[in-house]
Amino acid sequence: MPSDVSATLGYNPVTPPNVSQLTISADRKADVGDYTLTVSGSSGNLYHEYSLGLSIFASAPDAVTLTNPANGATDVSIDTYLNWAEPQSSLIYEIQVALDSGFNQVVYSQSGLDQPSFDPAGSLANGTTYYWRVRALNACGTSSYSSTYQFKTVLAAGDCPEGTQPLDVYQTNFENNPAGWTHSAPMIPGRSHESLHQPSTSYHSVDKNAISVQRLTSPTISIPETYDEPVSLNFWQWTDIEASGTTGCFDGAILEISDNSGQSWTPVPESMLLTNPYYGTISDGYGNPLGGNPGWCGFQDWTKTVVDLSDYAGQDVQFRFSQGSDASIGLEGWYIDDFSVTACEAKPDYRPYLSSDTVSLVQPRQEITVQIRLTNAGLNPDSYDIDLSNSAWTINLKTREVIDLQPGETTTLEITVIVPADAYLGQVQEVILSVTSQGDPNNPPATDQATIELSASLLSFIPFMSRP
Ligand SMILES: [Ca+2]
Ligand SMILES: [Ca+2]
Repeated sequence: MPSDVSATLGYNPVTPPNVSQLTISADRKADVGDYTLTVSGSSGNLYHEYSLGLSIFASAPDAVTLTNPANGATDVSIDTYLNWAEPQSSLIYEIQVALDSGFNQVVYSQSGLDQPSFDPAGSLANGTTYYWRVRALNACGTSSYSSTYQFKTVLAAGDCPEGTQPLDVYQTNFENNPAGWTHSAPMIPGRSHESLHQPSTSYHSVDKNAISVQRLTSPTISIPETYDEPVSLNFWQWTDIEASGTTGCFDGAILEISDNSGQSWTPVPESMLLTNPYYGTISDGYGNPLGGNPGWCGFQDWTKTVVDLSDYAGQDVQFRFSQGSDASIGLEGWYIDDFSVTACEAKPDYRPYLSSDTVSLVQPRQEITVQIRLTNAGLNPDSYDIDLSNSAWTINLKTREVIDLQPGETTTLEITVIVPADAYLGQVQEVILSVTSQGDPNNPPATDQATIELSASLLSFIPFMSRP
């Protein structure tokens, strides 16, 4: 026993079926720490032993220090653990993980953790910034929360990096016989990716029990080169195609690409597949015309395949989906849906942004102030000209007429309105507030507008009407 700790047993000896209670108490002089106590009992030749943990605390725990992922970390795995230092042993922890630093949008909240580590259930979202904090509990109380750390998870394959936005180059969901596609197997209703949201149609080729190749060929698509990488092909596929064991295919599906109007086709190498790698090499032993190529086969539910097209940037290309079968055994085959080519473009460098339009209820002789926020939503420091449209009422911009803002910076513009004495019930004045970038080299430069609606309302007249 540690010093200044006592243990008393209610009954000793204890005769069956009675129960005896062990009471352990520590007085104020007991030393803080973790101890292991051994409780033993014997009866004749029988002997039993039990280990008991005892932790003595003098106060609530200190705040913990978060360790991993480091504060500000980027490209963090979506399957990361969250870890922190243990200020002393035998503590219980509570963690909160949120999408905002104010912890209003909490995505994980877990108490009762007995290890300084948390494994978020499922996976975190790609390309997302998370904020997290931890506090510790012991018998004396609860610590304050740790400092909040933040980290950003890695982008999903094909997603656009910071400072860029997606640009749809081409897309089809195969619902309405998209122009320019040719195929040797039907586009059919019945099995469609996200069929709850879209009517029903995908491309389908049956895995035949006879030597054959079936093909779906895209129209020519111009792959942009002026935009930031990645530029990618995305499509969803469902397969039930005859495999050969766990690493090979008897029948198989491949993707080919042509940069010469279909005169020749090159199988897309595995190195270009950012997700959903090939199942294995297609056997050339039983007559499959695609034998020798790596391909998809086996059973796989709808899966998104992302193909890196960086090598084809700036070129006009066609894609060809080909499914080859050997001499025997067929299955349901191959479905393809939701095909798109996407790129990323730089976000606009110069972009003023005004908060939403406002409506103000006014009454005669009133002087009111309307506030609208202006944000520099571009990527460069910028200056803005501010302009108000004419009005029959007296309307003034209280702010100076040129505003300088850093990227992301926001300021509040104030407009005063003096409502004339002869304003009448139902009268509406609309004023347009315009901001124009001074730094934008484009012609015309970036602008934004907000409408201020001033309405002499019924409610605003009531105090006058109800006077005795
Ligand atoms: Ca579809
Ligand atoms: Ca076969």
